[in-house]
Formats: sequence, structure tokens, C-alpha cells
Amino acid sequence: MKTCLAVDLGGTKLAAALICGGEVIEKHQVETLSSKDPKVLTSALRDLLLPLASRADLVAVASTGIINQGILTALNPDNLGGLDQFPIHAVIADITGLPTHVINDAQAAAWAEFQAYDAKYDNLAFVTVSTGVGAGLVLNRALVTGSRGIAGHAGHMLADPAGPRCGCGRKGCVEAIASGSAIGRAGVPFFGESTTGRDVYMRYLAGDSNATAIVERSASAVAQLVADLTISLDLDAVVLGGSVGLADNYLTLVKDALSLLPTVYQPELIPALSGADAGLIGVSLWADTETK
Ligand code: BMX
Ligand code: ZN
Repeated sequence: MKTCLAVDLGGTKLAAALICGGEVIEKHQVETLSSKDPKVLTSALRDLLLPLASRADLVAVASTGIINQGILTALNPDNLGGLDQFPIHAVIADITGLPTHVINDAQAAAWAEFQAYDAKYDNLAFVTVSTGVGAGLVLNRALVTGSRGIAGHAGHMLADPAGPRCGCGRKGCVEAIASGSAIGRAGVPFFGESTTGRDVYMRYLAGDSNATAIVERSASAVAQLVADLTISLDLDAVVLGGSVGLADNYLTLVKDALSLLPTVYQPELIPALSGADAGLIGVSLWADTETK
């Protein structure tokens, strides 16, 4: 059986793991350094991957952003400290000397969740609410990546035309209202300049009314997104993940908002089972099928 060196490049973390047959054998993680300078990311990747590469047969990368022809383009560069247009495939192939496969992180996680739920949903979306809001689509039991790698970027569907401007340039995207970063920004007027999404969430759990309004607005935007995906794609289930998506009571808030809509908009809404390793596991499973 092949050993895969799986890499997950997210908005706030860079993780690498050796995975064999869907099992994580060894995992290492560092914070993603917020830098516009591609050299900083290249050297962080080298430090993380070089010690593991000699034990792997191939590399599979799940990355935030759009992966088109091996180039990472940030739809929302704010989520990557301003980094944009990074030749991720070439850089990682050069560091490791191994066959390299790259897809978007939410697409990879969708594939992990499709398998984690025993492949019982033919049509499924995975929605992650994290640094950004991303999604991945499995339709007719196949992962859809799109001809330009963009498929599933549903966090940039419209939530509120009068909403805040998103880092992608459009006004009122779901991501600009619902993401962990957006929750933090919405908390600044109430709780101070350095407020993070986590701070607001903790205050919500403690019963603060301003924090509650912010988190409920996020959950309600995500519920509308779930409804839009369901009605456009005839989904069987939507899997919710990401650090916000899996935070205490968030799934219940989204379910409550969905329950106000007509039943045709309500898919089975279920939690991600693969947790923080969804991207790593999903991309290793996907690379396995790609190389068969
Ligand atoms: C953003 C976009 C998506 C990504 C999603 C979740 C960038 C850099 N990323 O919408 O590609 O899937 O965030 O990313 O434009 P995460 O980092 O929050 O997991
Ligand atoms: Zn956007």
C-alpha cells in the first residue's frame, strides 16, 4: 500500500501527515505565517516536508484558495496574509521530488466526508466555516473540482447585498458575514480592536447579547447558503465542518434557521466526522483514486 505525504495549507495552519490507507501515521503542524512573501511559505513548506518526504510515495496537497494548473490563487487574499499566485505544485514537487497532486481544501474535505459517511449520500456538499467559508461538492458520487479548480467556492455566494465588502472584491458574500474572521471583525466595535472570532464566540457562549447577534447572523447566512445549494443541486445531505462550523451549538443555530424555511430547502444537515484532519485524509484518498 502506498504511503501518502498529505499537506493541508489553511488560512491559519500548515499541517503535514504521513497517511497510509486513510490512517494518519504521523502528523506535524505549524501556524501559517501571515506574509505576502512567497519565500516565507516556501521555506515553511521545506522545513515541514523535507523530514517526511523520504518515507512517502506521493504528495497530496489540500490548500485554501483556487488551484488552477498547479497555481494557488487566493480568491480572498486576506485569508492568506495577502499571498496570491503561488506556484504550489512546482514548489512542493521540487522540495519532495515526489509525484504531487493539489486540490482545494474544502473539496478535499468533501471527499473525506463522503467516505466517512460510508458513501451513502450520492449527492453531498461539505461546508466549512473557518478562517473563510468554503464548500466542496460530491455529485453523483464524484468529487467536482471544476475546469479551473473553482467548483464549490460557495462562501462567495451572496448573503446580503448591503453587507460588508468581502476580500474577494464582491460585496455581501457569505464569507464576509459568516466566517471566523468576519465574526471577529463584527465584534471589534463592541469588544475592542484586537477582537478575534474566537473571542466573540466565547462571549456568545457566555450569553453576551451583542456576540449572540453576530453569531446568529453568521449561522443564518450559512443556513441560507445550505438552502441555496440544496435547491440548486438536489442534495441528499450537507456536512458542516470547520472550526466555527463544529463549535459548540453552531450546528443547532444553523438547523434552527433552516427549520424556518419550506422543507424542500432542508437537506439532512450533519456534522463533519473527520474533524481537523478532513483535508489531509480527503486529499490522500483522492490522490489514491487519481493515481489508480
Ligand atoms: C476562502 C477561499 C477558499 C477556501 C475557504 C475556506 C482563499 C485563500 N480561500 O473562501 O478557497 O476553501 O476560504 O478556507 O481564497 P479555510 O482556510 O478557512 O479553510
Ligand atoms: Zn467573497
